[in-house]
Amino acid sequence: METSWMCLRALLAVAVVISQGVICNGHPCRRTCEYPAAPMTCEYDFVAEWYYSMSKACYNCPINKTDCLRPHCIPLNGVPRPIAVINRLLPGPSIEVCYGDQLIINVTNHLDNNEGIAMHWHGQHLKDYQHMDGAAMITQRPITYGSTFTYEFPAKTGGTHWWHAHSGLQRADGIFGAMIIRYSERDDPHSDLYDDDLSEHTVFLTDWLDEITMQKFAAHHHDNGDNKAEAMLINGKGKRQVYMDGNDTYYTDREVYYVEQGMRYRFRMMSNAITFCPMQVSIDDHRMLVIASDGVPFEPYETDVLMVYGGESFDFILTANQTIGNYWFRVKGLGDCTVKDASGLAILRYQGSDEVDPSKPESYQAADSDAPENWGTILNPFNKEASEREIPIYYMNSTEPDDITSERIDRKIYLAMEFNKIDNPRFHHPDNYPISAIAVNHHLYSTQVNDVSFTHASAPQLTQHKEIVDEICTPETLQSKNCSTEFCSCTHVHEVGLGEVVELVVIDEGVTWNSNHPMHIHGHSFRVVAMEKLGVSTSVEEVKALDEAGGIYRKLHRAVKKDTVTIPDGGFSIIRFYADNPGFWFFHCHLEFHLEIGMSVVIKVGSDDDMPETPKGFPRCGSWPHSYTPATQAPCPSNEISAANSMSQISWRLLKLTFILAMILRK
Ligand SMILES: *[C@@H]1O[C@H](CO)[C@@H](O)[C@H](O)[C@H]1NC(C)=O
Ligand SMILES: *[C@@H]1O[C@H](CO)[C@@H](O)[C@H](O)[C@H]1NC(C)=O
Ligand SMILES: *[C@@H]1O[C@H](CO)[C@@H](O)[C@H](O)[C@H]1NC(C)=O
Ligand SMILES: *[C@@H]1O[C@H](CO)[C@@H](O)[C@H](O)[C@H]1NC(C)=O
Ligand SMILES: *[C@@H]1O[C@H](CO)[C@@H](O)[C@H](O)[C@H]1NC(C)=O
Ligand SMILES: *[C@@H]1O[C@H](CO)[C@@H](O)[C@H](O)[C@H]1NC(C)=O
Ligand SMILES: [Cu+2]
Repeated sequence: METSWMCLRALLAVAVVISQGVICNGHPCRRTCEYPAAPMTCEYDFVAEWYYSMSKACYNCPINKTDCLRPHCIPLNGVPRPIAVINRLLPGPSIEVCYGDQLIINVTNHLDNNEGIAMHWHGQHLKDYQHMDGAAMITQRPITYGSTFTYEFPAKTGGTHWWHAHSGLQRADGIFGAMIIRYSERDDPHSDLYDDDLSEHTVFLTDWLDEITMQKFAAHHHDNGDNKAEAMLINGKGKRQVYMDGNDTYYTDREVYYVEQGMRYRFRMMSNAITFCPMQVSIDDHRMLVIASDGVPFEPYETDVLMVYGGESFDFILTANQTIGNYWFRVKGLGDCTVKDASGLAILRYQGSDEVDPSKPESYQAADSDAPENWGTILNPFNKEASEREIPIYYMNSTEPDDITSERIDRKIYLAMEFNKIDNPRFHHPDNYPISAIAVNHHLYSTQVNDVSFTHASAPQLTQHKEIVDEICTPETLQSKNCSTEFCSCTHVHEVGLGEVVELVVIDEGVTWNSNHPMHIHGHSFRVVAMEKLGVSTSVEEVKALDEAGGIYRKLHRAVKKDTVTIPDGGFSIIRFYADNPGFWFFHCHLEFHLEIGMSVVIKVGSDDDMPETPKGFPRCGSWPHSYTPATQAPCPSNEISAANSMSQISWRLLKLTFILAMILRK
């Protein structure tokens, strides 16, 4: 127990690792990946709970820094608040496996508010394992309180990914973690560019609220509460709330990334952005050699600054070739994150340097070599036209060979996103408080796709699509309505044939404000073939006309492959994918509030006959809105694995199994 405890903390605090002269191997599946592959079965036990940051488990943290490392202490940025967590960790346990391993992840729901939960393996295509996608009410019924659901699938989408709850607002309250599927050196086209690929160089980014997310959601959507993040967390850490002991002030610790001079390290970074918060990442006196996004490699591109949008991941190589010392690892929140200066800092610390903050100011100073005006390049710029300095992500050259998406398209779908001033009955009432009668600063502009707010059907689409046919709307069924004047909400599905090459022309009309929507697809990766900001605003008609006149250049050779892409405001991104994975796949804005109120569609790939059979015993929902017969059919029959574990048993299993910790001596 004691050894495990030390090692568990060691995983979270590199300082401890180094001072003890050991490194921790963590889960047995976290290993160097061999060629040829020697697949393992990798089991994880996830227990979801409501919990609290700076809880009693933290004792005298941060005045006593050792106390901050105690088990179950989640210091965050020092601000106490309710949090939703897996295994009393934030971020939750990292899943780090090798390509081809078999994953078995038990998710037990102990959320005290009895909310259902579903866990999404963001980036995994899950071909032949569609029921494991974890999109609540699309691929599965949420896991009910007290029960356990086992996700089981092979790790077949390699690279840097992550997992998060795809139910309620839980992702914004802390249910997320890294999911890294490594390749053997031989299968990684970039393995000769770096020396080390370490777990501790994971960079999990999230904007963060000082309160429970539903508090902000309700205040914003039902009154004029703001929707701005208060803070930024890097690997769950930050420095925000001051603690006093006598006249001395104390803060929680920032994340520290240790490097050795002369070495080249692979960093793996992902953004869980909750709010409209593009993150501008830079490292003082260092450049980033960016080599992959959303798990798929591209030709290395060296940049000073990298913008990361919610749902995206990036891999970059950092060459530790500067003077031994401390350097700021800066994550500046743009967009709505500027309002409350939700920015974060971590420290890049060379071994052999003092454990002190970098000497440069925390904020950029005009004369700094690191100040924005001195930047050379910005990769993946935020709502900017391409220029010598601003390099759109689709300029990258994929290392993946061209595929059928560069040869033909079978179907083209236009999707226009906007904040619409419409009487959405969820937040307005046509008689009592119509949007027209409410002061502008209390308006709720609804985030919609093609003027429709997505709502879930009464049963999951994948398991029960035949029972919910009446609830589905398609572009054809919507034709009877004028959704630009009338509020439209339904289970918005676009059907595509199995084996078709689909082109999505995704447009951000950009009339309401200068925002930005990172769009994420489930079950596939797409090629990003075009991306352009046309002006302050645009329309489907304008983009169509431009395209017909030959005014849109498509990069069809070695187009970058991703699963999340930003859509420039007043512009468009064009993506193409090969629809070879039958199922119901969510395509949605990855910002939490936008998704929650319906900025999404489902892409149904294949006909009913192409759909995978629902596994035996898979949890279902009864069709009760149509025919509820209490005696024979419970709304959601529970045929899931029972979870009659006490908390202490779970904690013990968690320590024993999730972290079977091997300590190995470091030279
Ligand atoms: C996950 O649940 C299965 C089925 O109950 C069980 O056999 C297995 O031991 C569990 N795994 C872990 C890691 O707890
Ligand atoms: C700080 O906390 C640790 C346990 O977390 C304890 O061993 C140590 O005595 C504490 N230090 C002080 C000065 O109280
Ligand atoms: C705290 O600061 C005040 C004002 O400067 C001073 O009077 C007091 O002695 C200090 N207390 C301690 C414990 O240093
Ligand atoms: C350090 O490495 C970077 C590559 O990240 C390179 O551009 C730069 O020239 C190197 N600097 C020195 C001083 O070698
Ligand atoms: C991509 O490849 C083209 C053609 O070889 C080249 O002109 C361009 O500079 C490359 N782009 C990047 C970002 O490397
Ligand atoms: C919908 O209504 C708007 C406003 O009245 C009108 O401009 C538009 O042409 C209508 N669209 C359709 C498809 O009827
Ligand atoms: Cu959005």
